[in-house]
Amino acid sequence: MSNHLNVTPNDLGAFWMPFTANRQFKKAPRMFVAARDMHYQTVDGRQVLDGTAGLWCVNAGHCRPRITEAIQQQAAELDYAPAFQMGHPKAFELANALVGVAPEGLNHVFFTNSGSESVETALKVALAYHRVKGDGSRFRLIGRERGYHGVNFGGISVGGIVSNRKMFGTLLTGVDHLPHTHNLAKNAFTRGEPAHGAELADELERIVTLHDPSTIAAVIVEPVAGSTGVLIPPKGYLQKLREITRKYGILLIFDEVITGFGRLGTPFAADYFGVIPDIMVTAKGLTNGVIPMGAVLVKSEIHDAFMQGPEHLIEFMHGYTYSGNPVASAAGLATLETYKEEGLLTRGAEMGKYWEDGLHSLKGERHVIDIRNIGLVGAIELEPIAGQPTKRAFAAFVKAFEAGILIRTTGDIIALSPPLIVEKSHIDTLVQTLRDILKTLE
Ligand code: PXG
Repeated sequence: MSNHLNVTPNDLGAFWMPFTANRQFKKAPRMFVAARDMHYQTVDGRQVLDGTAGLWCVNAGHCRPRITEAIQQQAAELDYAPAFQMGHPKAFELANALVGVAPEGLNHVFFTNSGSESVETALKVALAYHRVKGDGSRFRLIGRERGYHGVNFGGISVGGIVSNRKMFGTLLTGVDHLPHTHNLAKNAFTRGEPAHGAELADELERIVTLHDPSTIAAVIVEPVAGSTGVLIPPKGYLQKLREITRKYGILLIFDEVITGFGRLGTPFAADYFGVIPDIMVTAKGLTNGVIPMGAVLVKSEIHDAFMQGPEHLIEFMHGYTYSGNPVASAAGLATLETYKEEGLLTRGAEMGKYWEDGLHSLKGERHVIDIRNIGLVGAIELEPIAGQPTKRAFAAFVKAFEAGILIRTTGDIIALSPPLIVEKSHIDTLVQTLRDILKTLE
């Protein structure tokens, strides 16, 4: 790794940082300047073990040569091709490769540049699908409390995070929400899927009855809610959602931005739970986080419904300048090859037990009110400091960084999602460092 000790920005003011406590950060910046495999290197030359795969995206580990080389080569060969009415081979190759690893029946791919854009795309596909089928009265979208579907208007409308919604006006109309499934009283310290709560899916029946099925276009959920603190679906819950949506002709959208590409030890959460959605939203791990890219996969039935009318007309009035960008496509192809070559899309199944045992060994440490895990995801929920929510977990985050591990916190929940190349020794380090930190928390 090269030495970047002298690389320090001289003014932190201009960059308005996303989802960051800007003033706090700029008083004591935490900067990475390099990365390799499981580790980051800080501006002052320290190694930090990546317990979060960046932001849940660097599934193959950092700076993997095959991906780097693919990007370099593509940028030198064909930097950009117009995304509308023109094509280039790599986008088609990547779409085929994606369909190859995706759950059965998700056969067509629409490219975007982020999870948020994938969500907007999925919602628009759902609404337009019903309309092209002559069923345009289906305009309602159903999300879920504590759901995170990115930050654009559609996504925050179906999302269920109050702080992400309350500043932004009326949002989309015609949206309703399922209850979330988090239940510490019944399910605390569950390993894998919790036993209690499948009946919460029946709330969909209530919502459907309230609005009438003929008005509902789609239900969107994260199979495992990531951002709001790793909320694992109760046993049987997703299967029930599938049954109810099918019964009423409602599309089921899985937002697999976090759960996609091996996070649960299967290629997608749909594989893990044996529930295939009609539309699947992806991003993050698609390109190992290296180049922004998202993809929405849809069933043939949905795609084919649009392929009608005069052939010279555009079938779906949607797309981005960078949909299927050549460099992003090259990164995606190299990423999928890396996953395949190293068996990373199923590695979480091999490592999952060790991961689970390591995390649950923290039961009994101070402030810990729940530990939960699935695949290579885990969460440690802390008792909030009375009257000061988020403060305790944020202190853990800062201490962890100082101690050489990168974790994420949301509310008073510590979320962990290491790159899928994680070894047992890394898990030991993460767990031991967390144990030490938990002992010191106020
Ligand atoms: N859907 C889901 C399920 C997500 O987790 C998005 C959509 C939006 O993706 P983009 O690429 O537009 O950010 C996400 C993003 C965290 C964290 O620490 C989670 C996300 C992003 C940043 C941080 O929990 N998820």
